[in-house]
Amino acid sequence: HAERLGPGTVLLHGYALERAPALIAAVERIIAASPWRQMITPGGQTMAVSMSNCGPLGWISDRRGYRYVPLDPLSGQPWPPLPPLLLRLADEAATAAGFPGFVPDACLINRYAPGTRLSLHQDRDEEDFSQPIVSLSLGLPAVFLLGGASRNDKTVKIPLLHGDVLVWGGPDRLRFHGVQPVKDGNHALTGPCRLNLTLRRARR
Ligand code: MD3
Ligand code: FE
Repeated sequence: HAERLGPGTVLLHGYALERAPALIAAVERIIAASPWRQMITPGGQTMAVSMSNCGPLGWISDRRGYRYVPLDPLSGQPWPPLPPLLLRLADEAATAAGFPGFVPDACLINRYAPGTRLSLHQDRDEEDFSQPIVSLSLGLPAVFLLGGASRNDKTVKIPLLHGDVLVWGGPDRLRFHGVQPVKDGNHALTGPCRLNLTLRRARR
């Protein structure tokens, strides 16, 4: 079922469950070409989350800052293409949440080992905040923290389970958010990790 979490935020419980095995196989093919890496923040810290990308653009962080780039810096080659399965899921989920015609040009893939967290932040490296973001959770569960427009606003905890799809846009697009440390566990399809795929429109 669909759960409204804010004026522009909808959580689609179990929306991708049937497609999860195919989606995980697609991630494995992407990772064979553009492997997991821990990026460096502009401040020089190694990020705890391992990341890769697919699609025309990929999000990266290094000493020079955060940005979207067409080539994987590890290979010098384009990021692997967005699997049609993923494009279809993004469009269907965005439409179900009230954002028809969503065509992402970037997909960031996050891998959380047990103990890994993502501190509170905003997603603001994209050119067009009128476009929604679609995020897919696979594998181990996590507690997502949804804040407000200011860093100091109180946060609500939202469990994200295998197969859940979260869509947010409109007035919620710039809300602060993060992920609490992932608990130990082993998932039948992903093993000891949580995967999150975040589909975005980075360029107009
Ligand atoms: C609701 N990823 O990659 S996705 C990120 O689970 C990121 O890996 C998290 O934040 C993850 O930037 C969370 C779900 C999400 C992301 C941003 C939101 C939900 C949101 C922004 C506003 C409201
Ligand atoms: Fe984010």
